[in-house]
Amino acid sequence: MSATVHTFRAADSTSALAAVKAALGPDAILISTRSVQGGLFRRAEIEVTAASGSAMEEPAAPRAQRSSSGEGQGEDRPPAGSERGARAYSQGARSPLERGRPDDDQLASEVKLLRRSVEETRRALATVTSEARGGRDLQIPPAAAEVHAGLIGRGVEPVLAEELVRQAMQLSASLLPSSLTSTVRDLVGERLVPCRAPWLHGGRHVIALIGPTGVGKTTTLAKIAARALLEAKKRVALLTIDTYRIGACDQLARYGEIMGVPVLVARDRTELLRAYERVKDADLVLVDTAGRSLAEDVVRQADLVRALPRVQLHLVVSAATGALELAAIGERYRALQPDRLLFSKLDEAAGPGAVLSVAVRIGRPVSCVTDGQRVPEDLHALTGSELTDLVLPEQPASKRG
Ligand SMILES: Nc1nc2c(ncn2[C@@H]2O[C@H](COP(=O)(O)OP(=O)(O)OP(=O)(O)O)[C@@H](O)[C@H]2O)c(=O)[nH]1
Ligand SMILES: [Mg+2]
Repeated sequence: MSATVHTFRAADSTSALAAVKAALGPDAILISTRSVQGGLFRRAEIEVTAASGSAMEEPAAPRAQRSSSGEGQGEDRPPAGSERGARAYSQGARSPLERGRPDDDQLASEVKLLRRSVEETRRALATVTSEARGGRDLQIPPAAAEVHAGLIGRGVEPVLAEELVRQAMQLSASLLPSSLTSTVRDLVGERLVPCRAPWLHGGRHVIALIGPTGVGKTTTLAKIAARALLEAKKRVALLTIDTYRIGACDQLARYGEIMGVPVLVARDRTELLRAYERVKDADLVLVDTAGRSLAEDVVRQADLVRALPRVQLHLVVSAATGALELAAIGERYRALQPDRLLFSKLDEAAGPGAVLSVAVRIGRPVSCVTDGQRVPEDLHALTGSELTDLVLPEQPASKRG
């Protein structure tokens, strides 16, 4: 017996076995099969090692002869990779037993065993391949896996973390952790863009804070007002359309009283425009809205504040909210086309990288962040690098490779 050993690789077991059969014939002997790890984020391949079974066969009949025996016009091989074709081929192929060597019982049973083994291997490989297709065996180099884990650890939405690492692997000068981290940081920086702090704006400025319930809109509004008064020496006025919640107006009125700035309440568009007229001398007009869970209430309030000339809508979201919730908030508020983003409660955020979920969906600059209840201390305008730190801090020098 002088069988030659060959190796075949294909995307799945069916294709690999079809290639084996196409090259070595129906009686090829399967020696081994294994799943070959792919490259970066590439799917695994199936590698089959097989030997020609020619030493066990009778000499092959000439083609013309086969054709005349009615076995498919001389074209008895299926197209490679065809599941149906492969099965038809394996059924149509005649084993040494079928071709009639009744005297050699041992050989016949060995062939049977081999056939069964091929079939079992084929089924096992099909399972492995379908699991691989499900994405459970994505292969990434260790440095990329480390950066990916870092992003997940910072609370970044898994799908965004994977997208960032994937892009970084294509763009990065090398696959060293430091290079990948730096590229991911650049990509994050493109998505978290800072802008001038609201209290530092020149000229007349009108800002309305919108956002989910309890994220800190009223408190943040008071912080901005205080900073504008104290640091920028601006004239400030506060308006509110939050007439839903008992005590909401009182909360703002109390802040106004402490700071000595006017606070006006408006229930509808007419009242709002009238209030706006009354504070026309103010450099900075800050409008508070009610946190509402019903989508139609949110839209109604946004429509109302949009009645104010050149108003900027700042969407306030709590960084202490999970990535999936922030993704949903981003989807919900995108239609309102907020002009700026404002991240609150960074002090309570175990995974501040979750803010990326809302940033990619809204696609607007970040005006400022808050990290505590103190008015006005816990309000900050972050640089681009500081915003990026929320998602992926720079590698410590000791770990740079
Ligand atoms: N830890 C922490 N708490 C904050 C921060 N900002 C606001 N808060 C607290 O969050 C709670 C809700 O703040 P509000 O300003 O009333 O929130 P809101 O968004 O106006 O709430 P609604 O008007 O009811 O939607 C209060 O207890 C605030 O003191 C922050 O940055 N960090
Ligand atoms: Mg409020």
